[in-house]
Amino acid sequence: MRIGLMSDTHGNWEAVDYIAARAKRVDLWLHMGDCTPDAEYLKSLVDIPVYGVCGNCDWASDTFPEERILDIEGHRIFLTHGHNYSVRYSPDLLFDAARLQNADIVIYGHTHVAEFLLDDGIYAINPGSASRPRDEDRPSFMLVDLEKDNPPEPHLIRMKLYE
Ligand SMILES: [Mn+2]
Repeated sequence: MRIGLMSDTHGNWEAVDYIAARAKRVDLWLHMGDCTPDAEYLKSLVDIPVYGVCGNCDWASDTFPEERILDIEGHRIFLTHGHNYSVRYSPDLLFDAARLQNADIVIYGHTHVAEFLLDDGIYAINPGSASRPRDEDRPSFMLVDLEKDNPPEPHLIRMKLYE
């Protein structure tokens, strides 16, 4: 199955439109917060499930809790915005939290920097910001192929929003 990851859209619905229009072969969307109305907007554009968590610019709700666990294709995914784990300084606390949840994949945002990290059997995946990137000029999102018993396979896509 292929999951789409977007995060830190920060109210940029043009970016959400851009991604929804280009990422066709996706089975599930995950939005890692900042801001949850953007994830609601994505829901209105697509007819597949959208799961999200709240960011530090959002309020937690039943629809967008602080964190969630998803069991997909034999993988246990821990979803969090990441600000509670000081991810701007180091992924260490994030990996610790994922390990406590028995997750083999943790998906996060907040840093606005795309990452694909591996630490002792746990993958940490960040699609970067679809609106305000801090790693390159171009914003980004990710498509990740998930298969049972295989590592997640990430595809980072840089956007050409304003060209
Ligand atoms: Mn944030």
